[in-house]
Formats: sequence, C-alpha cells, structure tokens
Amino acid sequence: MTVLLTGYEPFAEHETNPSERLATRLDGERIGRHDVIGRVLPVEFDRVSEELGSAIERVDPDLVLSMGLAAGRSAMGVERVALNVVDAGGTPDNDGASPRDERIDPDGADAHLASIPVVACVETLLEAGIPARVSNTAGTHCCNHALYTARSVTDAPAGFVHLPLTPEMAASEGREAATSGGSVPPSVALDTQHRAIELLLERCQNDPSE
Ligand code: PCA
Repeated sequence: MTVLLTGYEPFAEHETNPSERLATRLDGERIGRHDVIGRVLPVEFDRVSEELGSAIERVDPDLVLSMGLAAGRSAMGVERVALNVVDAGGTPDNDGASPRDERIDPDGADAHLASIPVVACVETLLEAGIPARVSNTAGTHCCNHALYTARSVTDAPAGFVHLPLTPEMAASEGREAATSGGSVPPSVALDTQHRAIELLLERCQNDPSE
C-alpha cells in the first residue's frame, strides 16, 4: 500500500511549516503496510489542484493524507469537511493572490466530507495522550483546497490534518507579545506531531472506511 502524505511550504509570517518538515521526514518511510511518499505543495491557490492532482495521478495512492499548519490551534485537528470555497481571508498566498468568495470548482459539489474515519482517528490520538480534535472547518485557504481536490480526483480515502505551531515557532512568533505581558500561541512538539501522523496512518490502513 502506498500513502501520499502532503505538507505545505512556509507561508505568511511563518519561517517554517511543520507540515513540510513531516512530509519530508516521513518520505520513504514504511509505516505498517504503507510506503510513504511525502510531497510538499506550494501555498498558491492557482497551483494546489494541479500539483496535488498530478501527484495523485503519478503515485496512485491507497490513501491520501494531507497536512497543513493552523497557527493558534492547540491540538491536532482532523478535518471533517472541505468546502467548495476559496477565500484568502486576509492571508495572501505565496504568489500574492488574495481571492475572495470564489469557488474551487464552479461545477463541483458544495462540499466533500473527508473519507478517512475522522472520529476514530481523533480517538486514537487521544488514547495515545496526544491532544487532538475533530475540526468542522478546514478554513477556506489552501488546506481546504487540498482536501476538496483530493476528494474530487480519487476514490482512495482522503483526509486532512491541521497541525499546531511547534514550540520553537511559538516562542519566536510570540516573542513580542510575551515580553510585554501577552500570551504565547499554543504549540505541540514536532516529535509528538510526527508520532501522531504515524498513528493516523496506522489507524487508516487498519480500516480506512470505518
Ligand atoms: N496552512 C494554510 C495553507 C498552508 C498551510 O500550511 C491553511 O490552513 O490553509
């Protein structure tokens, strides 16, 4: 079995992206029965569908698990749904594009549910002592776009996980606020995030549709 595991390059004010680091780290690994093919996608609205679509065509995966950063979240967020919406929400992509209230596919379904076992995935992580939750919105930026695209172009189970900042990112990005009495954004260590992705892949290969 082959899993296509995607991350995103850094974007906006972030100097790194844990999803890029994990896609790179796990590329070539074998997890259970899965050979992992890790790929990093551009944070560009115009290129997400094409790049992910052609990776899916080349790899022909049995499972697609995409990841992205959601700064401010305190737990691994297993996404339940992707909307047929593109809206930068004030965060231009890496090409400077800032679409508002557009559609990913004007002829496509309004939304696609993730086809991995979302609740069971979250339970697996919680049982392992890793903070996780079901997320009922993947937003309307590139991450939502990736899940919508994967669900449109393949029948293989497809899901999306939003990752929190790492502690190093939180310390650096929260520095100004923290040193004047404000708060530091929540974070989860990269090694814990790494373990979480391994557990999710194992859970999905045991019973991808349950
Ligand atoms: N997070 C953004 C886009 C790239 C990423 O890592 C998102 O949540 O859509």
